[in-house]
Amino acid sequence: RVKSLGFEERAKLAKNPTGKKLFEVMVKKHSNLCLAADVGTAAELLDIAEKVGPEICLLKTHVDIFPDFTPDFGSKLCLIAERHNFMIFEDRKFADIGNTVTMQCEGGIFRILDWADIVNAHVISGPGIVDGLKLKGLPRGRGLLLLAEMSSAGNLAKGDYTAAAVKIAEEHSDFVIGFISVNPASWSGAPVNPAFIQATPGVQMVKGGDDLGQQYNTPYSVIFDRGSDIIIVGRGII
Ligand code: 5BU
Repeated sequence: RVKSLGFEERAKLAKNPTGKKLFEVMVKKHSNLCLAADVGTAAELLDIAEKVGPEICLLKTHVDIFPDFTPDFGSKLCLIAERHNFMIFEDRKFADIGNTVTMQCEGGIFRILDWADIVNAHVISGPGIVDGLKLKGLPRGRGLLLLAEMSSAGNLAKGDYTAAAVKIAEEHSDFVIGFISVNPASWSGAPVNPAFIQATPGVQMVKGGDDLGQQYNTPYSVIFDRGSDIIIVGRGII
């Protein structure tokens, strides 16, 4: 049923403005590509964002890997994102209790809330993590992706865990915009609400993996067999 609706229709179903905008960017740019910009420095990230910007709907960061992070990083990246019309996703994978993640998202050196349209969270700590991130995130128009599955070998996010992520998302569909998933077409139970977007890491042109447990599927397989919407690609591009 999800597949019968186009991104344009699904944009209308999205309750969260960031989720809606992401669908609209995908339609406008004919892109369902998210760049996982895992480069060594903030300077390199801004450089690659400028180069790849026209091709992507979303740029995913791991801001805590940059030795040259400065407080103006966010505003610089936001300018590039505006220029090329892509959205920014900090892959922070929050995992703590609600009260703690509220502070982690807003504060610290990185001040993620100021510049990332989207963050993600594990559901290991229960729905309070969504309430915590929503507290400051929703008034700022931000969106949240829940980790329903992971791409790495032997990970524990499957079965009941995945189903719990879907249930939590349904209960917070004003803030949760979708899932990090690997094979949403295989999920049992009722069809997932088409307002939710599926974004999938572990994508390269050839099926395989790396030496540290990452597992790759091809873009075709991820979109057409596994029912995802957005491919997240790092080393395959970089
Ligand atoms: P790669 O170079 O395409 O393997 O990078 C994948 C990116 O996606 C990398 O930034 C990971 O941190 C991220 N990722 C992942 O690979 N698998 C997951 O389950 C999640 C995130 Br969640």
